[in-house]
Amino acid sequence: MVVLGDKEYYKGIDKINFEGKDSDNPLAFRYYNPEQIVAGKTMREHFKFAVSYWYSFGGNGSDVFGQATQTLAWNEFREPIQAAKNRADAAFEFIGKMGFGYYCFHDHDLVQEGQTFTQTELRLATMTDYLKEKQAASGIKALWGAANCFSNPRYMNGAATNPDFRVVARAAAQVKLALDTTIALGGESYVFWGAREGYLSLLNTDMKRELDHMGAFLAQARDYAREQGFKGNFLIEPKPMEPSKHQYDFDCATTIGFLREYGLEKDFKINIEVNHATMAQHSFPHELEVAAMSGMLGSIDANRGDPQNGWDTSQFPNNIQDVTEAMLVFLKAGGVQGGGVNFDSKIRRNSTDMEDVFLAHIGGADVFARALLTADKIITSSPYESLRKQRYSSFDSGKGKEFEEGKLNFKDLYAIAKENGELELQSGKQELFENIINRYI
Ligand code: XLS
Ligand code: NI
Repeated sequence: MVVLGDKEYYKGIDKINFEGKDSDNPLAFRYYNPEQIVAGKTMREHFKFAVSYWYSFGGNGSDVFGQATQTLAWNEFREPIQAAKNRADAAFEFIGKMGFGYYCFHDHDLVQEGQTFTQTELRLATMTDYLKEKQAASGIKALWGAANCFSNPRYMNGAATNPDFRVVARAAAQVKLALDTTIALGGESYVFWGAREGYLSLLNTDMKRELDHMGAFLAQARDYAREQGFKGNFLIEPKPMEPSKHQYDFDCATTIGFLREYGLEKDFKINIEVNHATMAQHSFPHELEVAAMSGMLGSIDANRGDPQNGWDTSQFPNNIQDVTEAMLVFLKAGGVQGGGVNFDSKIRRNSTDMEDVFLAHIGGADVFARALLTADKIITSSPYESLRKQRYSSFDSGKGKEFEEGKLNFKDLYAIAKENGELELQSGKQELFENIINRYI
């Protein structure tokens, strides 16, 4: 049942249902069938779709060149607590109507930051109680929480990596509250996205010292949360730039190296965002694979960029080819550990109807579902897996196997090469692999 506050914000829109691929109803799922089992789990379990509080209930279409285009009726109250409660009502109405199970939030998405730290603390406590009630009434849960340590001017030189210790301590206090809030709301993971943890100019930056501070900060945050009984994963969300010129958590490989350097690899995993992967000149599947190889595939932010520019446009996913290739990695990795699929996407500035945000989430869920179904078929019924395996079969026995087992030294390899003489070429069969993907789509 859809749980409403006193007021209905999305009037005229009912619960979104699965109607199958032949449905003509734009407000229905065609592929996302929450209870359908794929590779041993329901789609609901595979994805744990989450709505981003900031974009879906905070974004109003404004950009650096122009004011709001979208009306957020729930924010019409000036008084911060009432506005925050209205926003929560709208959020739970929307998520309930979508039939999703989760939301993701930053501390200041839940309620506007106060004039003082104490006021912020009180506001968050009030909203935590309110959200607990909404969660209990609806069954909707928090996938992850985070602290917004990037909007306030105090963080212009960074938060954990700020050259001023007082700012570092202030950021720690804010993260403590965000952790308390996440724990109180039963949040399943906790995310650090290092927006301003990086630099604008290397000339005025002591990189080593800043990285040491970030390592110490994250270790203390972890220890505090564990003491409070938090059992979930801490997630780092890599991004190469924007708003910093260079962010320290550039991509998965860099972040994993950092986590190992500072002894954080047991408690931290990665939250991979599609548009951040492409900004780092990687693909989404590449980043999934890098994280999965290290056992660190924690969660996904599912947006996409625009191939014509390099910005973080945070658009809803809709490219079946791209997502299918990602779902191949996802399925083979056994999905994400503890996390889910947070859309972290915004509708365009000129998408101004109340139904547009529904259409956007329907499209996003459907493309993931369709890609999952396709990837599952590719893995179970196409020659894709055996072709990949075949490419490496020279390591399955004989000298290749001995090499993998560390039994051959360079002199041995020299002798083998001499004996083999000139080699015939082995095709990579890329086009065949690509055709298999298309055939199953
Ligand atoms: C911005 C990030 C942000 C994180 C949470 O680029 O995607 O929204 O997901 O802080
Ligand atoms: Ni994100």
